[in-house]
Amino acid sequence: SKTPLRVAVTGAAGQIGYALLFRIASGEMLGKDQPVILQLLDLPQAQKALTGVMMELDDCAFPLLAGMIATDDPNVAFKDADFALLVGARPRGPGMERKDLLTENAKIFTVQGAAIGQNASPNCKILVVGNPCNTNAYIAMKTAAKAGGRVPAKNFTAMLRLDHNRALSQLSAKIGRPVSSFKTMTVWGNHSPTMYADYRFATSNGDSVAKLVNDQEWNAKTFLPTVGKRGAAIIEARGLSSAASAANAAIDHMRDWHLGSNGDWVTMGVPSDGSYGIPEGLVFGFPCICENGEYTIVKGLEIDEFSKPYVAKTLAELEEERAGVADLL
Ligand code: NAX
Repeated sequence: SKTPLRVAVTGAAGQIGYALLFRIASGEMLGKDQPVILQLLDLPQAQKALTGVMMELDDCAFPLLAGMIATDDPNVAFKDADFALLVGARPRGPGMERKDLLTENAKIFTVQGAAIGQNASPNCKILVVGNPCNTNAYIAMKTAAKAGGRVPAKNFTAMLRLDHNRALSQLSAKIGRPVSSFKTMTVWGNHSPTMYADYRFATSNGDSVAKLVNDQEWNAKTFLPTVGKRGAAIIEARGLSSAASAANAAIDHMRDWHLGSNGDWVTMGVPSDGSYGIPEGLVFGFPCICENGEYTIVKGLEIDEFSKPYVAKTLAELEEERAGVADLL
């Protein structure tokens, strides 16, 4: 049987962690024949709750769960990790400005980036879920490089897959076709309400989705705001932020990166290689194709007049976030 792969998960005692760990351990992320070892990181005050989660993981008797550890030390959590899901982050508290959130989280991700650079497997694939996830991934990438550079910059990614999946579900409802009929959807930019969900290239059973919808007013006034503000709508309805759908998107992101996207596009926040005029290194949502454990940004798509202002807006927000943490890096 296969050698177990080490999966580090931060914020493991949180609500996304609770929706995520059981699915990783059951083989939904890395394959039904791939044993895993879970390396769980959370704050000292969350260790007791984490013990409870581990008791439940034990009680599932998952055949693929080859081991697990809990720790509050990032150097232990990321030791030889093949995958790292950075979920834990400082939530926005009352009276906290966006800028405070950015700097509070920047501190977490400089520490964790350095720990990854020094301890993780050189092939470690990293997904940042904790918000602001694009900029947190950028910070981790920069500090990992400074701390020893074991892990290549391109392996630091951020989660845009929830936005991608939300867009698919809205389009499915609009045109009355199952989500499984869709291909080549994408979302550009930041995981925030400025993201630009773009169905111009999408198909459903081979038909152009743009032609099936044929309603630019719906696109601008209904579709984009609905997808962009979906997180807030979930909080309003549930009283808690998205957790199961976020965990599901994290599984989708890592599974496709590891096992391939079969030629379809998936949206990943990845360090820009300069494509589409996005400054190099900025972690930006792009259409990607995954094959042999690597992602490639889909090149050469037209950014038309309708799309340009949306791409510009989400890019400006990310550049502002980057400027806000520049003195920490
Ligand atoms: P919870 O507050 O339920 O859990 C967070 C966990 O992280 C807690 O157990 C906490 O103790 C831990 N933690 C905090 N700082 C840590 C640190 N420095 N090291 C290790 N663990 C730490 O939040 P949850 O609902 O699970 O959400 C986690 C993050 O995901 C938040 O930042 C949230 O904004 C973000 N989200 C990102 C999404 C995306 O699409 N990228 C969507 C869902 C979600 O909102």
